[in-house]
Amino acid sequence: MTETEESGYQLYYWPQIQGRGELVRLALEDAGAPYVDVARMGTDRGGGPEAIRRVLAGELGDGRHLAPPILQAGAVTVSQAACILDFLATRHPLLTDPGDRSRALQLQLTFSDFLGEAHDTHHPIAVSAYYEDQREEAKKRAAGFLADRWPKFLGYFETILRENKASKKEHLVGAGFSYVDLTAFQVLSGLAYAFPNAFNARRKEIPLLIALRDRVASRPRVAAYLGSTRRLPFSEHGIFRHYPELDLGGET
Ligand SMILES: N[C@@H](CCC(=O)N[C@@H](CS)C(=O)NCC(=O)O)C(=O)O
Repeated sequence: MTETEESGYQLYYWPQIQGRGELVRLALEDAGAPYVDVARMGTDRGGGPEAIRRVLAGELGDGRHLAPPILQAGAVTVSQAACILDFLATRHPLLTDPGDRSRALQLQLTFSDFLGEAHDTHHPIAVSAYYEDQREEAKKRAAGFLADRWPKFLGYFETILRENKASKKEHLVGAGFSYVDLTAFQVLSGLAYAFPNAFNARRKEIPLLIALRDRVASRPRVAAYLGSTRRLPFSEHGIFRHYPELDLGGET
């Protein structure tokens, strides 16, 4: 048995960014599930980005995967962040009521859509091209994101929280905590990093989402994770990037 096989789950995700892998890391951390972040290990131990490339080339069997994050659980491998979270919720307390499974997945996929749009603010033309080569288009894309898409998506999630609160529920799905709350935490943290001016200007529109973010951040295992070196910092390599010219009031 190899070192990674002994330790529960193996997560395959790019080693230097939070990205979509962070949604899975947060869930594994909150669940207290043992896992190895394989690509963050040294190449001498089978890690590094090369480990991801081997998985994409079919090394693990159990079907092909297009892109990380990819989670291995014994003989099973799962990709697509939302699908991984749905899988983990069948094994760990990441969804209060199993009857809410479809609802949770629906909201998670909506967050996935929003993440894609946040990413496209800095890469509106081509994922493979440098930001600097699409900076002017990025300014236009970011302006539309801030004006239309941000209030549409965050307003949707805030409305859900408001309606749930009316029936004495304080989470996004059903009667209690779910992995979708962890994703809400991550998305709000990322927006505050990437667009601090817009976030501060609009924070009064999303008081329940901000309260949820703060409650998630104080969950004991999440707080321990956030204070550890396992939590990578936001940077200009991930989904949420801080380019002042893309933020509200940024240079034109
Ligand atoms: N819909 C997928 C998207 C996966 C994805 O775009 N992964 C990125 C990193 S966050 C990647 O490495 N993509 C490589 C590519 O698209 O070529 C998910 O939510 O997991």
